[in-house]
Amino acid sequence: AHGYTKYNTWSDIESWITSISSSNSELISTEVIGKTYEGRPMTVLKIGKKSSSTKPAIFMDCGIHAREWISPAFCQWFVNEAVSTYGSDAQMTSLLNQMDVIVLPVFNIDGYIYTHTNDRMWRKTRAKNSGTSCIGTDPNRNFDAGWCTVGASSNPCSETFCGSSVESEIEVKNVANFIRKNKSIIKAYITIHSYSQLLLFPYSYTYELAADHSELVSQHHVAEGASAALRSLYGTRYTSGPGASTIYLAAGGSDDWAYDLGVKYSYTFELRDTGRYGFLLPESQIKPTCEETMLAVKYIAAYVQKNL
Ligand code: 0X9
Ligand code: ZN
Ligand code: ZN
Repeated sequence: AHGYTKYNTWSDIESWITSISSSNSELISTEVIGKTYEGRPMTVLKIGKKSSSTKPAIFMDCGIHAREWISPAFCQWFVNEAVSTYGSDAQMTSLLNQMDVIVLPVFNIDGYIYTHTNDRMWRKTRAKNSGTSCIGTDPNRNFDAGWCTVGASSNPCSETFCGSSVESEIEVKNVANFIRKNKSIIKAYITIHSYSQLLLFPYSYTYELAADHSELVSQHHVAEGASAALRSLYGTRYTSGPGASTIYLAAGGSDDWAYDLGVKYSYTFELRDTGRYGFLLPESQIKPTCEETMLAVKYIAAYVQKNL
């Protein structure tokens, strides 16, 4: 059965998507943005008060990497928190009145299932590669952002295989097509990973920084404010900064791609912890991790909303 303080299977998440959207039809609508390599529908939940005019939106995805289980747990937590605090929490109410938050709870569904059934440490997609028995591409090396130039591998057997071409992965193509199609309304892109307790912004494919000085200042400002908000709850320390200098140079990531498309506020979270448990974060840490991360995401959302 589904729960917010456990790591749910894909089948439990699938039923949860149906039930939470049907019991909150005033606030949630769903859209299938395409199918995975193995044929599963990729459903986004659009959360917000229905409006006759088109609303600006924040796009958030979880589970790009299969083994980072705390990430889909956060997207589920976020959706529940949004619908259950709408009308009582002033910030959430104002946010969902003015904007929509579009949530993709699990990006790499095939990989996520594989981590439950075969290999807990699987990272990539499950697509076949030609000329080798090695399976999968790193979806976060497959976006059109300095593709395969640095911090990525052209070897299909590598954990950071960039794929046979840009957007070769159907899951990446589906998300990129959806964001391109909704480019004019998407004001922020948030992608949730684990682990390391970092809040990263572009670029990761180059040491260059945002072209515009005021934009760079606001990227820093937002990341620092969000990290401080997160820390205020349980003292969890996050490091924030541009991806390349904060973790490593790595091309083909979704954050850099969204930013270069014109989504000015583009952030990658690396949730708890710093390595004690790593990807195997105990279920007892789901609640505190999600509670503190909510504060950071709400900080970013408030900033974006204020600067529409
Ligand atoms: O390497 C990644 O894709 C991310 N770290 S993880 O441990 N979750 O794999 C960091 C992504 C930072 N952004 C880009 N490289 N564009
Ligand atoms: Zn990741
Ligand atoms: Zn300055």
